[in-house]
Amino acid sequence: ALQGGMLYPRESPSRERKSLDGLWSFRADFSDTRRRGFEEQWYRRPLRESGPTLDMPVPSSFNDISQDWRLRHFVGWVWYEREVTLPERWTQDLRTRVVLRIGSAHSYAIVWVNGVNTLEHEGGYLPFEVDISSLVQVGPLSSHLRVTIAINNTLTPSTLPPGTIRYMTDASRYPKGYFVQNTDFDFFNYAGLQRSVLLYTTPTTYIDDITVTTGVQQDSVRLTAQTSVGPVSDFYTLPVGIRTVAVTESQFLINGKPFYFHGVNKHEDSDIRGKGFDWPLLVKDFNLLLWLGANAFRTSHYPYAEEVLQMCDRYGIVVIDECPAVGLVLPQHFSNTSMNHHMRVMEELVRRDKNHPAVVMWSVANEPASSLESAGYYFKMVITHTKALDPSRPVTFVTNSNYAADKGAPYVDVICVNSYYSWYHDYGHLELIQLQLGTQFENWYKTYHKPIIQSEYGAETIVGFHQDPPLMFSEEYQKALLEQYHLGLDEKRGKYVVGELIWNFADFMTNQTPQRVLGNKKGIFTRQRQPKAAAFLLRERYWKIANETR
Ligand code: BDP
Repeated sequence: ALQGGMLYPRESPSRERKSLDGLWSFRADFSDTRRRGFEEQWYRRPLRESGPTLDMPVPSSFNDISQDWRLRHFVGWVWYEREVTLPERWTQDLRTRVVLRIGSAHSYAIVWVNGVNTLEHEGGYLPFEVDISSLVQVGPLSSHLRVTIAINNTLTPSTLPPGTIRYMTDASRYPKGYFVQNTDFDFFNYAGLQRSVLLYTTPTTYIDDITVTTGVQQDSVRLTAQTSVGPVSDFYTLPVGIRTVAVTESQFLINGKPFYFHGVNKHEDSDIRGKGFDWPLLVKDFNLLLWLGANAFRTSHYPYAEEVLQMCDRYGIVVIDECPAVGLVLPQHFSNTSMNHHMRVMEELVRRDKNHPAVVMWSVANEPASSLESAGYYFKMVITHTKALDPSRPVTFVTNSNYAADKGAPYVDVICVNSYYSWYHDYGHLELIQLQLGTQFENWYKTYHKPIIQSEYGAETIVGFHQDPPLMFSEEYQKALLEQYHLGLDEKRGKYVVGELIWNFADFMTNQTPQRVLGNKKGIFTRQRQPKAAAFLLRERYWKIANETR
């Protein structure tokens, strides 16, 4: 298991923070091997002395910042560097502990401080940190610091999400050594320092972790906070929310009352910044969620920035917290190596998010090939492990397998099922949705006797395309498809169907393929967060459901 906690860095009477956000020096290693930076040891001297560098904003994905298309779909090592001056009290006072914390680096990162290798981390979307006190407290005039971070965005069969590097060997069509990154998920593999980087201090004896558990009995509330490390003069303020979560054969209970998820699936995605964290975007998204009357979302298909979950706690938006296991479609994705990494990622996710009351369920994967024999053992292990890490929350994964063939479904607490009737199947035939959806629900329920969430449904829609009677890709078709789904959902709502999450909150970027027009357009909002017609339909529905269940 993991050593130590991963508390969100907060200021307090005993703790200071120093943001490293802003402009960093940046260089992508375009050499054939992508290893020139290591061969020439770019971390030994300021990066700008290694050759031409770019200004790169942090946080942001690097892909859509420059005018260079080679950088947009670059695969390999990129180098970031930032110099910073520390206050003397951080470097001279040996009772101060100085920590470097990186909100996320997708997907493999190596960190040097003043040229000294201090830390490596595998996996994007989750934070990591290192105590650098001994590097900065080295005598007088040591307040100057150079932080170098090399990040590799390559996805392999054992990363999460997995991917494959394919070498193209046909010399008549490809230059020597040509390769492409293949993936089996439907969003652009944005990379870089996409979340905040910062330095913070604690006393040398410090609060390392806090675990809050709460309970409700009749009219009284129980709160237990467990901290690691004994009596110290360290202060840390953790906002706390009190609620219970439980699952029965047919219900999802929050505070003992049946809860119906009516909300969205999201992505961290926007123009220019890609997956880069951005406050204006985040607050706009929450205003749109409130406008919609949504009460929940799923962090499809990876953990979101910590600030997002803090907003959910404050606004009372319920979260299904998903790990980056998307595109597990090949037998090799269920190997022991993959499983061990997957468990490790769940440890990091639970460690980071366990104290958020908004989080009511963990999702360990999206649309894996769960009908494969090896997937049964794999999900049994990953789900059991997650339950051991956090006995207080239900665990699921999101399936699109056949109900009878799904080897992972026996281990989940809630069945989350995706379906695209009248879109990927029987396209254009809206009249089939109700029948097919009804059959889907009945089959899953009679097999497993577990509550069901319709965790995705939707239609590709180009804003401004109009067609009546509705045709695919028009705003009218998206509306009509949603209406048919809603009729089918209403048949089972209150029985054993406990939620519906639209795919997707907003249009988002994907790989270039003939099936995608500048990305996935199943948003009810555009990528710029303007409503399509379906947003108004959904808004009416969500407020109606909210008022009924109040
Ligand atoms: C589902 C995936 C989601 C895709 C969506 C789609 O879970 O990531 O974006 O389909 O095709 O299968 O729009």
